[in-house]
Amino acid sequence: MDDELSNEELILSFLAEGGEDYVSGAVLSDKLGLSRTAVWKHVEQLRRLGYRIEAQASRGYRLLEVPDRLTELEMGPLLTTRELGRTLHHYDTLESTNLKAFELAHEGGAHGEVVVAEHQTAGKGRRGRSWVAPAGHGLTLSLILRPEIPPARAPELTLLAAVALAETLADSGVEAGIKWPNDVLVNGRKVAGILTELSADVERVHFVVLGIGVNLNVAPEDFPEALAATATSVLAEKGSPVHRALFAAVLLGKLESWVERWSEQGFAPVREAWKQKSITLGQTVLVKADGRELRGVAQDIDEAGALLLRVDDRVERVLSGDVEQLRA
Ligand code: BT5
Repeated sequence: MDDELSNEELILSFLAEGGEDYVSGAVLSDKLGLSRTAVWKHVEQLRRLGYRIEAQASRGYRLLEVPDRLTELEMGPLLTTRELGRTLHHYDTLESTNLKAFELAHEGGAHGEVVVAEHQTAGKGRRGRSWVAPAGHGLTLSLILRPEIPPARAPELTLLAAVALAETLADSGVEAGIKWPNDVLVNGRKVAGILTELSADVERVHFVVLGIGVNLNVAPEDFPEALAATATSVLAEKGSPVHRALFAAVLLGKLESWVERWSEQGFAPVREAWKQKSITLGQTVLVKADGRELRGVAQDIDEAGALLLRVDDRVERVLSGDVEQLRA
């Protein structure tokens, strides 16, 4: 973080502390060790970033409104994490946060670095599909993780992320369920998706990029036609918007504690929590995987997160695929 940013952060925190009251320019320049003109320049910069700051010659500055953006300035004060999101790369527009995170990780990006975009022009889903979301109303985030695991264990992180997401949604007042492996649904409609990508050799993972897309303040009519019947948002379900930066900060907090627990205790606790939130288990489903279709009852997930599907009198173990719920 450069000096300019930290001065702006300091000004914001003094103004936030001031609340409804004005904070005088003299006090700010005193506390920051800057000239009045320098303080003014930082205030101007904050205004350009979308902060509404009132200035009165005789009284000083007052914070009227903060922008709804997921920048370091907005997220920093809300984060409770030690590592996750402490380095935050914010972009207005990216092709895909997963692509950018992958690039950064290749260049040495550390465990916990986060990429956020207000808008993606080529958001990625699994198997060449796409994630489409109106700009500035959702959360599209990618997280770099560097766990010391063999590649076969990477799918556990998708399930872990789904648990953290469902918990964060519950905290926001929306009861969501997880459809194996990576869909988070509310009342049968998709509110969030997860895309886990990795760089690895046969023995170990170099890094994992955990991509998360959540429909937060998207009005139902703002979904593209093709998603109108299958997608939903927190706004649509709850009837009121969520604070995006706070949602992202809570999510990163939950991800961090789950990742720590998983590193210490393995997949077992994640599996238990996942089962609690699952809407797939016990259902008759159609699974499409690697060009084949299997119809059966979703019985359980195993100690590696694979779906155990009872098909007639045998149990099939499905490592990846798409699940369609057939009936209750
Ligand atoms: C996923 O794939 O659900 C993974 C989505 C991951 C998106 C995040 S955003 C941040 C990060 N950067 C990226 O580039 N990607 C990740 P999958 O299970 O394959 O589902 C994709 C399908 O979900 C699409 O084919 C659509 O049918 C549907 N879909 C697309 N956008 C959606 C949305 N906003 N809400 C609900 N459903 C959507």
